[in-house]
Parts: sequence; structure tokens; C-alpha cells
Amino acid sequence: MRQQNKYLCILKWAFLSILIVIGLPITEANSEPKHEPSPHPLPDNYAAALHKALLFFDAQKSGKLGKNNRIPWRGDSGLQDGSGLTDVNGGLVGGYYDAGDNAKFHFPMAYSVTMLSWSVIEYKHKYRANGEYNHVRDLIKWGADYLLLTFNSSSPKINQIYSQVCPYFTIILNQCIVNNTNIRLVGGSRPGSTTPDDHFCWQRPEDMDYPRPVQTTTFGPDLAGEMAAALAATSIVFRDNHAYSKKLIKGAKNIFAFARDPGRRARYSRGNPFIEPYYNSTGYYDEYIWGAAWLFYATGNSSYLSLATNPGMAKNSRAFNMTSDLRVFSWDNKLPGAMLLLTRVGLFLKPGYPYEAMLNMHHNITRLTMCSYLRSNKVFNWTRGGMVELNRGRPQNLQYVANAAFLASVYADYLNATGIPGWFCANPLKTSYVVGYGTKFPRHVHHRGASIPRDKTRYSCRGGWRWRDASTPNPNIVTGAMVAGPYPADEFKDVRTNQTYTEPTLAGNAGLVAALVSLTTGGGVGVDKNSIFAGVPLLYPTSPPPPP
Ligand SMILES: *[C@@H]1O[C@H](CO)[C@@H](O)[C@H](O)[C@H]1NC(C)=O
Ligand SMILES: *[C@@H]1O[C@H](CO)[C@@H](O)[C@H](O)[C@H]1NC(C)=O
Ligand SMILES: *[C@@H]1O[C@H](CO)[C@@H](O)[C@H](O)[C@H]1NC(C)=O
Ligand SMILES: *[C@@H]1O[C@H](CO)[C@@H](O)[C@H](O)[C@H]1NC(C)=O
Ligand SMILES: *[C@@H]1O[C@H](CO)[C@@H](O)[C@H](O)[C@H]1NC(C)=O
Ligand SMILES: *[C@@H]1O[C@H](CO)[C@@H](O)[C@H](O)[C@H]1NC(C)=O
Ligand SMILES: *[C@@H]1O[C@H](CO)[C@@H](O)[C@H](O)[C@H]1NC(C)=O
Ligand SMILES: *[C@@H]1O[C@H](CO)[C@@H](O)[C@H](O)[C@H]1NC(C)=O
Ligand SMILES: CC(=O)N[C@H]1CO[C@H](CO)[C@@H](O)[C@@H]1O
Repeated sequence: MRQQNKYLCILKWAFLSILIVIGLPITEANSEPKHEPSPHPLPDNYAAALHKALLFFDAQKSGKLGKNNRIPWRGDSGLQDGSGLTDVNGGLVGGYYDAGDNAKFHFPMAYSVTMLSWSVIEYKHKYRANGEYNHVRDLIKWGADYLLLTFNSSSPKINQIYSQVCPYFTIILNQCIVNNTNIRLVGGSRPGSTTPDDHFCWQRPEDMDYPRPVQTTTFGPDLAGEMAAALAATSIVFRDNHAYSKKLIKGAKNIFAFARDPGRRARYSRGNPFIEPYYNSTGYYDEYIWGAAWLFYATGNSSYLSLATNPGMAKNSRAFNMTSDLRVFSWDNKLPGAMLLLTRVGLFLKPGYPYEAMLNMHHNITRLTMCSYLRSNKVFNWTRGGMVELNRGRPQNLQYVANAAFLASVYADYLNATGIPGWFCANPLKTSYVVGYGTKFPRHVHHRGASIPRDKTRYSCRGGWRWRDASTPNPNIVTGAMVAGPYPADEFKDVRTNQTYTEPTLAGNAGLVAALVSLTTGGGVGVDKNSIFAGVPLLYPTSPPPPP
């Protein structure tokens, strides 16, 4: 009984956080055009918000959009990305812009693809019932196809990865020649630079005319491990497309071998002034466990499970000796998500020796992680308005809240607690933080594409500043974008010039989508128990892999 209460609390908590994110009360008609037939009318507000949160990914698309473009103010862009690279056929065209900027950061992009895939694997029935199944699969494929461009996915011996396109500060150094297509950077930084670049300029992606340098890395188990997770998870989503799924698995295995190469064990962002300030990775053992867990689900090869449950992995990732920071699931820290995935293996497959003891440990720690999200346990601070501060009291907190809501919701589904709806709790500003959702939402989102009108004028690098600095609302509604969110005192200002309130991110929306689909009741309650195991027929004990 005590146990059950705990699960109910967790479920309530998940409801609570998500209500804060999307705001209540919400009375809104769904006015977006439907792109696939919805078998049932949208059954709840989570579904209405889900529909919008997915559209944010459409707004972030880079490359040639084709006929499928759902965003009237977006067009083709970034068609020259990677065009100077001789080893990538057709360049690095495609993928997603990261946030309010026009950069493509492959680390959080891969994480976003993994999250969207995870949510589809668990909740396919809900996506179907909400008429979003084909849409979310298209979005996942858009990301996965791009990730496949960033390394030689057919080679078992990968020696480099393109790790991002267009960091903020361009530089001119020694042998590095800047022209208007692409450059390879050799290092250095010039914060505060006035060189036209993605940071200095405020332009629609369609009008960018500054250099978009490509970063390359020859190390980085974190980046490679996340890419392996993304491709492996996507292969499960596309199991019905045998050729594509096989291609994804091959890529995932090959990039994971790169991640495991003892000669390449350094954080991908290490010492890189174009990455560290933005998407610094603080470690890679979490990605080892996460990548191995996804590869296990994708391939059914138990050597990946042996690796994921290897005691050395647990030790190096500090899985069983966590700080509160390590309990916060994010684009940087996969540990809580990875441990929940392993918990799923233990709960549903009960594989016995030699996995059982470690899987139980993962479950025990996962339980503690879930408890840490409860207000009464006082592990994290909470705002007076009722939001858990998972970002150590720093701003831009919402994405961590959405992620935790997803984990709690999936865990509750795993345990199949009896579903009692959570407390109602209004957020103090009574605003929705998801653009276009509800009647009150941010109108000055920090986003280049949304803030500049599509008026047949090409605003130059500095020409865009007048739109950045204008006090008028954005001409384009970047529907579904979840902004960075309120400060710990629940203070929020709808101003474009302060991205710590109003900038949305790809990774943030990925967690939001996942949380929303888990909470909607359209298509029935609970996870899809079996799909994830379709590639995992039996578990044979193997000899343990070499120590990590
Ligand atoms: C820009 O640089 C790339 C790579 O060095 C080169 O292939 C290309 O020809 C250059 N373009 C111009 C316009 O100079
Ligand atoms: C990719 O790897 C394959 C197999 O090792 C190799 O044949 C091919 O030349 C590589 N492609 C590039 C562009 O390096
Ligand atoms: C990036 O993470 C590493 C490892 O945690 C840390 O030592 C470094 O200071 C971080 N860099 C920045 C710019 O935060
Ligand atoms: C499982 O994966 C390991 C490590 O990649 C590999 O050595 C082994 O051949 C694979 N086993 C099967 C049955 O594919
Ligand atoms: C747990 O972590 C703390 C600090 O992170 C460290 O001082 C302690 O020795 C660790 N304990 C174990 C058993 O590893
Ligand atoms: C997990 O927790 C349960 C209940 O507290 C306990 O009985 C069990 O020994 C723990 N298992 C491991 C492997 O720590
Ligand atoms: C909670 O807030 C206090 C006071 O601001 C701060 O010292 C502490 O580090 C915070 N704890 C967490 C887990 O963020
Ligand atoms: C954004 O708002 C916060 C909180 O009011 C403030 O501390 C910060 O300086 C602002 N940043 C900018 C760029 O205006
Ligand atoms: C909330 C929830 O998911 N409840 C389910 C628990 O499992 C039973 C039996 O499978 C279902 O009938 C409930 O709907």
C-alpha cells in the first residue's frame, strides 16, 4: 500500500508539472489543419498541446522542405551547409535548427531524436489515436536522416564526426580561410566579435548570408553514444521499413564502436570554444549506458545489455552514487533515462542471472530518483508557484521539468499505478509557456525566424536587429514552442531580447512532446508493453565485455 501511494504521488507530480508548463485553465479550440485523419476527436488538453508541440519541430527544419512544409512562414534554408566538405555527398543539408538561433548542434539534436523515438515506442497507440503518428515519424526521420550524414555510417571504422554547423563566433586564424560558404575552424574564439555570424546577425534562416562553419571531432563518446541511441531508437520506430531500419542499426553499431574506441575517450566538447559555452558535455559514461541500452533493444544482442549493466559502467557514471544533479535528465545527462530503460528490462523481461542483480540496483536507484522529484522529499527547491527547480535555481528550467514529467509518467505506466488525476494547481501568472496554446502565451519569443516578417524583404545581418529589438509581438507564431520559462521566483517577462525567458529549444520540446503523449488518454492508457522488445527474443548469458 505504501508503495502504491508512492506511485500515485509520482503520477500526480507528473500531472502537476505538466499543468504548470502548459498553464491552466485552458479553453481553446484546435484550429490547426489536420494532416492525417484523427480517428477520434482530440480527447484532452494534453493532446491539443501535443499537436502544437510537434509543430515546433516543423518550424525548426533546415534544408529543402518540399511539399510537406506545415509552416507558412518557413522555406528552404541552409542549402549550402557542409558544401565545402569533400567526404559528404551533398553536404550537411537538413536536420533542425537548435533554438532561436540558426545553428545546428548535433548533440542535442540527436538527443531530441532519441526522445521523440522513445515516446513513439511507448505510446504509438496514443499518437495514432491523436492523428499524429505519421507526423512524428516524419519528424524523427528528418532528424535521423541528417544524423546519418554526419559520419560515414557504412564504415565499421569511423574516424570522425561532424559535430555542429555554425557556432556563434566565426574567426579568422592562421590557415583558416573564411568565405561565404563553409570553413573548417582550427580553434580560437572572439566573444563580442562584430564579425557577421550566427550570433551577431539576426536573420531568418532563409536569408542567412554569413559563413556557417562546420565543426569536426575525432573523439567524443558522448556525441557518438547519443547518436547511437538516436539511430537505434529510430530503428525500432521504423521496424516496419526493413531496409531503413537495417541501415539505422548499422549506423548505430558503427558509431557506437567509435564511442567505445579507447583512443577516442574524451568529451566531444572538450576545449572547443565553439561548443563548450553552449552544449558542453560533462561526461560520457551516461551515454555509454544509454547507447548500449538502446542498442540492446534495437538488436536484441545481449552483449549490449552486458555492457549497460557492467558494474564498471555504473561506477564510472556514478549511477549508484548519485548527486541531485545526476537525477536531472537532460540533453547532457542521460543517466536517469538510461536507468529507467534498464528498469524496464528488469520489470518486463526478468532476465535472471547474470543481469538480475544490476537491473534491480538500477530499479532501486530509479525509485529514489522518482522520489527526489516529489516536493515533500525536499531534494530540489520549488518555486512558490509550484515548479520544481531542476536547473539549480538557474533560469531556462522548463525543459528539465518536462523531461522529469516524462520519466515519472513512463515509470508510473511501467508500474501501472491506478490512475488518479493529480492536483489542480494554477501557475501564478496564469500563462501558458507553450506558444499558441491557451489564450495567454508568450508573443515575443526569442527566435530569428518567428520575429522577422516574411514580407519579401531580405533583412541583412544587422538589418534583422530592428526586429530583434522591436517591442512589437512576433509577426510569425512559432506554434508549439515551449519557451525557456520563468525564473525561480516565478518571474517571467515576455521580452525577445532576454532569451533566458523566451527562447525555445529543440531538446526542450522533445521532452515536452514525450511528456504530453504519455499523459494524454486518447488511444488508451499505459505504455505499449511489447513493441520495444520485438527485437529481443531471448536472453542468453554471455561472457562479460572488456571492462569499461
Ligand atoms: C569556400 O571554401 C571552400 C572550402 O575551402 C571552397 O571549396 C570554395 O570554393 C570556397 N568558395 C569561394 C566562393 O571562395
Ligand atoms: C565510408 O566507408 C566505406 C567502408 O569502409 C568506404 O568504402 C567509403 O570510401 C567511405 N566513404 C567516405 C566518404 O569516406
Ligand atoms: C564543461 O564540462 C567540463 C566537465 O564537467 C568542465 O570541466 C568545464 O568547465 C565545462 N565548461 C564550461 C564552459 O562550462
Ligand atoms: C553482438 O554484439 C557484439 C559486440 O558488438 C558482437 O561481437 C557479436 O558478434 C554480436 N552477436 C550477434 C549474435 O550478433
Ligand atoms: C559517492 O560520491 C561522493 C561525492 O560525489 C564521494 O565522496 C563518495 O566517496 C562516493 N561514494 C562511493 C561509495 O563511491
Ligand atoms: C532494492 O530495494 C529493495 C527494497 O528496498 C531491497 O529489498 C533490495 O535488496 C534492493 N536490491 C538491491 C539490488 O539493492
Ligand atoms: C536550494 O536553494 C538554496 C538557496 O538558494 C541553494 O543554496 C541550494 O543549492 C538549492 N538547492 C538545489 C538542489 O538547487
Ligand atoms: C534577463 O533577465 C534576468 C532576470 O531579470 C536578468 O538578470 C538578465 O540580466 C537579463 N538578461 C538580459 C540579456 O537582458
Ligand atoms: C492507469 C493504467 O494504466 N491502468 C491500467 C493498469 O493495467 C490494467 C490491466 O492491464 C489496465 O486495465 C489499466 O487500464
